[in-house]
Amino acid sequence: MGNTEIARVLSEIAILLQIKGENPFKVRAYERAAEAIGDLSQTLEEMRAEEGGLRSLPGVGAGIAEKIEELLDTGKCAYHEELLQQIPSTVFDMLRIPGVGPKTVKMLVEREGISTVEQLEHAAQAGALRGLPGLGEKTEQEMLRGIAHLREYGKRIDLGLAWSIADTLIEQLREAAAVRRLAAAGSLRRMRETIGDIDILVVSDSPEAVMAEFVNLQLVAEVVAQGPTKSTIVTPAGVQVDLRVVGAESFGAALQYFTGSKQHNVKLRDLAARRKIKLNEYGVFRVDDGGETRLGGEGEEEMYAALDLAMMPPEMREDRGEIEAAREGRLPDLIEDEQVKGDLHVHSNWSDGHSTVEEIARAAEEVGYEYVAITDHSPSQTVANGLKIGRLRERRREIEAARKAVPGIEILEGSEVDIKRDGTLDYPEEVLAELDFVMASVHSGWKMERQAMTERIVKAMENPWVDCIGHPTGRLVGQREPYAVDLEAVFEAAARAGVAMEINADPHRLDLRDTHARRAKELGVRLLIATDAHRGDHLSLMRFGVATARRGWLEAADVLNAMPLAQLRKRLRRANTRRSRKSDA
Ligand code: DGT
Ligand code: CA
Ligand code: CA
Ligand code: ZN
Repeated sequence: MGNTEIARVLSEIAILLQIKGENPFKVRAYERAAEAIGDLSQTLEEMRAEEGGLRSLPGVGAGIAEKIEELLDTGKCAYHEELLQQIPSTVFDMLRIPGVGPKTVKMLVEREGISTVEQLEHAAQAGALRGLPGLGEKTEQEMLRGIAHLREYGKRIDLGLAWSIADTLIEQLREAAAVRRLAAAGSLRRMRETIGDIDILVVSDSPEAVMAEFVNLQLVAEVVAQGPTKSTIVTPAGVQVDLRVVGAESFGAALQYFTGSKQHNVKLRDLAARRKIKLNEYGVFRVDDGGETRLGGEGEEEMYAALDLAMMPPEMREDRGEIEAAREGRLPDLIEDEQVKGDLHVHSNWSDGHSTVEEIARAAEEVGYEYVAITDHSPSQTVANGLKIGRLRERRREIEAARKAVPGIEILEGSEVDIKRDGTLDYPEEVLAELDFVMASVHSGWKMERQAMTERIVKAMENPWVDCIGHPTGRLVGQREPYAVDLEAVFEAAARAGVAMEINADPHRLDLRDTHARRAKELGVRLLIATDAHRGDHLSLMRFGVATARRGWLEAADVLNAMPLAQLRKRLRRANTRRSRKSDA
């Protein structure tokens, strides 16, 4: 059984325990273990064999470790099966309906024998739910709309699509007369790789006016709920947007609360409770015998300051150790958009891109970069019009012409060269040696088995002209699983050889992922953030790569393309290769 399946079983146990109304700490341990496993860059089997074993995972004590071992050994977990005897697995689908949480499910199962979405739908249509604890006619209607919505779109969307919708909404809302302040919250602000729904927060003195404008925006296909402080709409693409209006005095508190993540907030509130401090979406309060004293809530930093914590950037708020780091004063100084000095993964119209070299150079200059590398595909990529050696050299003339035409930026002559199945590269060494920058990527043979794929990539890094490995797991967010590869071994080899690993900023890829990038850094690997642009205007995707790097706790010093040109040239792997070849000669 692989990590993904095991994580799924553990998270199902967490949900089933919640429905049974069991101890929240126990529930939380299963949730955390499932999350941690989903984020791992090695297999649980490997982890079991290492020192510290499975129990070095967050949330994993003796009980959960035993269950993981059982799953590894037998593919089954008796405890999971026993829980499923009591509560059918069909309830998992019910929980995806907005407004239906574990408590509601518990009540529906116990009192009405409802355990499937279809049964719930029939009951709601028949008006049989109103009158049950906490349910009214309005909730019935909301559930029905939620069910219809899930049927049509029941998926999370990628970060790029979410931001393109949010940017438009935010721009239009800013123009609304009654809006005084506005911010994105939720997973959108944390820049998670997928987004369930878009959360926007507004400060206004007349919430009704804001809501009236909101539900009439062009992007609104359906109004799910409209209230004085919270409204929910669905866009034509099926994306749900929650808008909340708060008073100015609570803006920071609400922003902190609705940014989440839920796990981060839970941890923060635990810490607060121990210090007799209360945090909620309205403010932060000191609690003593005399009652409550308000400490703040207008600014977000006040919420953290009340706990003697520095404010953690939203991208870090996932309960992955950030609160502990803040407490110990060792928060990293995360890389920022402005620190990126260039893009080293761009396809021109020589292969499958749509812009000329000169157009790309101008677009990069416009962004304010010092350098840009043109990295077209190599010959094996026939569908992508990969460059045979002859065309690669012809392209050089065009690059030289573009250097003259756009003198304000350094154009690096590069390649995204295929790693062939045997780990050799698609150009001979002497051709790679002529280039300024080489990224090597896997574009074929995805189905290879893990050991072979790992050896393939490690072998590619033995080529001394490889500066970076492109999109190192090949996954496409929500569409294609990563190929099987031992990232831990790849990172170790990369650190030894001085090869960088890409964080591909294209929101369909975001590969390496946040947690992988963090692990790579720990193992001494330098990261590259690059867009894989196929048009000049795709250079703007860089923000998603930087966000992923920030979610991986990276600082500018960890990132190859945060270096100015002169330093970059010295730090590229090929600089080392040239030096050592010279001294050999
Ligand atoms: P998503 O929409 O699934 O991509 O993820 P989020 O994080 O945007 O989640 P969402 O939209 O359900 O809620 C926004 C934030 O509101 C969430 O990150 C934390 C806060 N929040 C929502 N529900 C709860 C809750 O039950 N407990 C706590 N502590 N916080 C919550
Ligand atoms: Ca959300
Ligand atoms: Ca939401
Ligand atoms: Zn590629």
